[in-house]
Amino acid sequence: DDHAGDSGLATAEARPQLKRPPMYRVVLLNDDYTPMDFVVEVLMIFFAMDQEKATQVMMAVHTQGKGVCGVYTRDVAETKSAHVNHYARENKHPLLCEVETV
Ligand code: TYC
Repeated sequence: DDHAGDSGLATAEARPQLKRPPMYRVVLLNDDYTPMDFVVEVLMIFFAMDQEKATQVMMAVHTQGKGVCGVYTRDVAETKSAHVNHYARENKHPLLCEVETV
């Protein structure tokens, strides 16, 4: 504990193993064709949302063009995004999921 806080200025030696990993936003993009029910299903399956939360996020994406599904470490974010896109394509929907740096 070197009292350097989160400034990032402390040396690795003075602050061993305490760096938090960079975080990444997984976002869903709106489109005109994917059924609302499918988007809600995706949010429940891949982001562990209940139906009420999934419906809120789906409607936010629908009205604002884009919405955050969750924030994760890079590997988890990329894997979730890829799973959503594969699942959407498998079901012949154009739904697109992307990863953004926070
Ligand atoms: N806009 C779609 C519709 O009206 C619903 C939708 C919501 C699609 C969110 C994609 O990420 C999305 N059927």
